[in-house]
Amino acid sequence: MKFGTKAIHAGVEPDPVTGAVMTPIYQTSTYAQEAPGQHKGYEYARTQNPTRSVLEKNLAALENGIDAICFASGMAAMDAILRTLNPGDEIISTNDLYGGSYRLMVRVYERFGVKAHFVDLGDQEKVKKLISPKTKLFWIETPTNPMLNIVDIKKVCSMAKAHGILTCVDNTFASPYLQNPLDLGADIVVHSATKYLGGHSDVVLGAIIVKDEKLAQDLHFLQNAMGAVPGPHDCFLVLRGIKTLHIRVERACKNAKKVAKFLQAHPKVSKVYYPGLKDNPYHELAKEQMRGFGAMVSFDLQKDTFEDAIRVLSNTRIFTLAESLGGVESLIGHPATMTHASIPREERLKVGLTDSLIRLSVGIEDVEDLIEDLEQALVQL
Ligand code: P1T
Repeated sequence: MKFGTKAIHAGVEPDPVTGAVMTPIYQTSTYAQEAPGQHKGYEYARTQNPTRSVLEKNLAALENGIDAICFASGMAAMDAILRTLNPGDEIISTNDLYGGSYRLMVRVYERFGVKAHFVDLGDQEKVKKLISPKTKLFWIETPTNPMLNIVDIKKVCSMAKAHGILTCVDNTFASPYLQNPLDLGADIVVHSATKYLGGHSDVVLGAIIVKDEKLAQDLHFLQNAMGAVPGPHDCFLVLRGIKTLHIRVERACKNAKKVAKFLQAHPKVSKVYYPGLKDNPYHELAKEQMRGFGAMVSFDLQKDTFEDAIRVLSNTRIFTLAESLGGVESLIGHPATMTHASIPREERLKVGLTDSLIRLSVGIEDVEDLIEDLEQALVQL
């Protein structure tokens, strides 16, 4: 089955009782049992919920995995993965990544004796030096948030495999429509479904997809034991969002490429970060491992000042100043004070995340209007 057909149909059957074509929202906390221990496979809604099960089947199909495990947010999903580690274990992670992911590893897990190293995963020599018997997990985010660097999934996963280390790819920025990390050798894929999967900025949800039965069991155990499960209505919203994932992402990518080209030619812009641009250092790698270049674009201003960035951010009319991404509407953000404020400034500057860096989540509006909006904001500098 091809992607669009899977997005709409995988795991989804008409309701056996009523024939309802759309998956019902099973808004229940518990299920009647005929006798103690005799039930229809559903005991308690933290453990199993039919709406959630359909979403999990659908997501497993989209990522070519065997199972998916859903959580109340992307961070809760990441938390579950990190809970498979033990005190003394170490993580090697992308050095450019979502501020919240950095915060969870450094501010929470370090207290429990799990240490994370942040490094350019493209620098094999540096990575090799960090690998030790303590290394248990590679945390790969690609494209990275917010610099849009691309990590070679195949290369990193084969290096990890040679050392018996587990690999996890945060596939949020690409979405399964553009990239399937399990096919490239990763063990685990994680998503903030809040973004492209949901697609309408109306739900917060996280998902893990795996291809190994034992890992799936361990993560389902943690899902139930920890209890950070998504509600059935949220599962329904993500399921509905996924039905148009392919056409939304297709259009958003087209728009993003035009926006990136416009910014690249603009005299007030010094640098554009978008893997779809031919002169981007990751262009060829992105072409190899992705089926499109995504719809996130970051850029820096000629005058690299906080004041100029604030002026642009305050003057767009269609691009809404907000955190998050992946919705139908275009958003503009300032990583230094918003999504990446939890990363120390000196760490941010090391990866090029300056005080004037601006991040766009390009939506599916008419691209002429988006470009006109950016032009009128930039002209005010
Ligand atoms: O927000 P939540 O659903 O908990 O997902 C966290 C998360 C995980 N991974 C990546 C790559 C992310 O970008 C995020 C959330 N990011 C934003 C809110 C943002 O604006 O970048």
